[in-house]
Amino acid sequence: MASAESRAAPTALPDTASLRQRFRGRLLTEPADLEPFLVDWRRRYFGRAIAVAMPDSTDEVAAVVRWCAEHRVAVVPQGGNTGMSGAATPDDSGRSLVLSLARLKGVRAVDTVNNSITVEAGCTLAEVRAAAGSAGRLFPLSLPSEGSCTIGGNLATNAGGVAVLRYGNARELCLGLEVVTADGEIWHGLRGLRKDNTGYDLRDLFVGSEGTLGVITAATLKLYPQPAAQITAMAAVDDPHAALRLLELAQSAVGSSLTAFELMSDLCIELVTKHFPDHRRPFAQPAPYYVLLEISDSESEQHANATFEALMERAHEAGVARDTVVATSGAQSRALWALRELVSEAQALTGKNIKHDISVPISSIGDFVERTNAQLEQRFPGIRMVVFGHLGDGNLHYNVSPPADRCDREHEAEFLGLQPAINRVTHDAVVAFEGSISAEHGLGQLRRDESARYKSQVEMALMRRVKQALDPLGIMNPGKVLPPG
Ligand code: FAD
Ligand code: 2HG
Ligand code: ZN
Repeated sequence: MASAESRAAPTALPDTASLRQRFRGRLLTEPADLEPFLVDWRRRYFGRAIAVAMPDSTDEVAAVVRWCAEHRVAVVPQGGNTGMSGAATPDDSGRSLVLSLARLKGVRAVDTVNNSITVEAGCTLAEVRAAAGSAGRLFPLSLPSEGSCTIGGNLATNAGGVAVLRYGNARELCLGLEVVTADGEIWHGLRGLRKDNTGYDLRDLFVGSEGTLGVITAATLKLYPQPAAQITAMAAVDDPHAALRLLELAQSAVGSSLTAFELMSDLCIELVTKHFPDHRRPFAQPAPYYVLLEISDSESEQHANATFEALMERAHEAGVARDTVVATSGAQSRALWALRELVSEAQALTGKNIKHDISVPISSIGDFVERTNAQLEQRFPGIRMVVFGHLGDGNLHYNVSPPADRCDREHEAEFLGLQPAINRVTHDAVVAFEGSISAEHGLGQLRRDESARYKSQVEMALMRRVKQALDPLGIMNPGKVLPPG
């Protein structure tokens, strides 16, 4: 039986004249205009496309998808193109159309009683957060890429970020969706309900589907009260085991006021301060690891300070923190956050790297890092582990950079040639610790086959049936999430 993905039978390239006529300036076909849409943020995937469509309404999105269905052209939805798994880059067949949601930017409604906001898919995350802020509310999803990534992309990847510990992933923050289906119909699912048990949860199927089931055009999202006060601090610790002890203390001392708990190895700070010299090390003495923590208090500044001081006292008594710094102004808080948020860019500036986006049960993180570091360093001498991420969620960016004297272009191919072997050691360890090989970045092209390797046949078959049911022509972002065939 032909798979969903193989049904987009190759024929001659369709003429885009009718699309060009309808969309005029909103259809890009010149190679120079297409170029930025055909490569991913990490510059690991390069694709080709017939055109880039930039519709500015849901009806126009539906018209583009209908045209693609009629001509058996693959649709590659794209938001801010900040994804880490190559999911928004078309393949190199040249038979895809990139569907950019960047012009769908409306804020349709804010309801401060229902505590919800309805926005169109192309709003950047920063714009959604600002719109919520203007209404005196908090939209808590927060990622280092929030100035460029879109809410449609956040939902399509079920993004995580730095506030999951308190507020959950994008999925938990989504109440309703508007979606253009693979045959170009519009599903009006923008419900602002906290409770709705009326059958299969279609919203949750589209969230995290990486554009392989339909196009998200708008979403209704949960809002929260803004905190009365926030405290940002950094603690220097010996290792991830000590960081976990600090996490346990923090959770028992401040409970759900703990909104971020991020881990970074010393190499992360070294790379950030090297490539962004305006940023300084926060401690006179380097430590092997650092924790960036944030407390959001709903009462007052005074209450926040008292709670935080009590926590720090317990941490020092228990000997889990070598040293701590506390931000005493907004500028200092932003400076501490910048050290964390610039790690990806700093690592990219040192040359190509091998990424892992893993999660294991939180209590296993220390053992995972210790054992897997030892295995990798023994097998691939000189590699540099750039370990950072969302410790409070059990999610680490367990990234590998080449030895310091092999970061140049000359050694790039040799280093990237190690990727399958390095992935194998790491992902086998993740599975042994009952974890996931993609915690928040999705599968895209990068982890598609790795995921298929570790999932059971039953799970793969169920996923294929969902794909077949919602996208029978196999035109939605083919080659992503599920291996062809
Ligand atoms: P794109 O990259 O454009 O697309 C990603 C996927 O979503 C593709 O499969 C695409 O087809 C699909 N898609 C996009 N829009 C739609 C739509 N409207 N309908 C259907 N499908 C769609 N991610 C995290 O989870 N946590 C982090 O902390 C984090 N930090 C980052 C830091 C940096 C510096 C960078 C560069 C990236 C980071 N990311 C992080 C990854 C990335 O920002 C997220 O995956 C983000 O959600 C992608 O949004 P986007 O709009 O850029 O999507
Ligand atoms: C982050 O948490 C992002 O900063 C990016 O998820 C992670 O670069 C990475 O591997
Ligand atoms: Zn992350």
